[in-house]
Amino acid sequence: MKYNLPKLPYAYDFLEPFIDAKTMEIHYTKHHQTYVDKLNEALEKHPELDEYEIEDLLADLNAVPEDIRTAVRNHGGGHLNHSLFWELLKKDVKISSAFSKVINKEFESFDKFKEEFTKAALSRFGSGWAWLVIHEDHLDVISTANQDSPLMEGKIPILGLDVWEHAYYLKHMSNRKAYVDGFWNVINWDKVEEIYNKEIKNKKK
Ligand code: MN3
Repeated sequence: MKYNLPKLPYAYDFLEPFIDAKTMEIHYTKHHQTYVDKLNEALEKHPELDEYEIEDLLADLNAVPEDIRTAVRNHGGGHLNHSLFWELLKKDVKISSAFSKVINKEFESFDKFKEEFTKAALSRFGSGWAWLVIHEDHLDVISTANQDSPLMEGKIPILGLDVWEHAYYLKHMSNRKAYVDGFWNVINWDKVEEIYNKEIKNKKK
């Protein structure tokens, strides 16, 4: 399968001042595009994989031919993670009372969830992601290194934050905390809840 850069659902300056237009433009047109290009380059070598979705390849990396396994992991993960990330960002979306209840049930309170997620984002050494995931029948906060997808450990991401320096360095320099603090203003809770509901239903099938 040949992958394309998905359409960004908003203008580059849409998330200002929390995520600046220049960072958004470079992140999307340069970084994400590179993951797409390199993923396609790798998959071209193995047309027999055409029938699989990238999610399936990442969930079972050992089944991917060794000569492209690292490329699929890094660039396939990069493509999938960023495609999700853009969808999870929007300004002025309040968390619904139904999804608040889910968070409170899993983490005691929203503040405790926020604290745990922030800790995951700040303590990830080097490049990676912080995630809220569905793991078996409950929610967990985890972080992954580089472009590793939670799917690699059998967990389904429903919220993610890119903590690579390329996501914040232009605006915040090395101050990852300022970027993570800003993130709470641009979470598209409607999308998070939509993914959660869809995945929970899939699990119950
Ligand atoms: Mn990124």
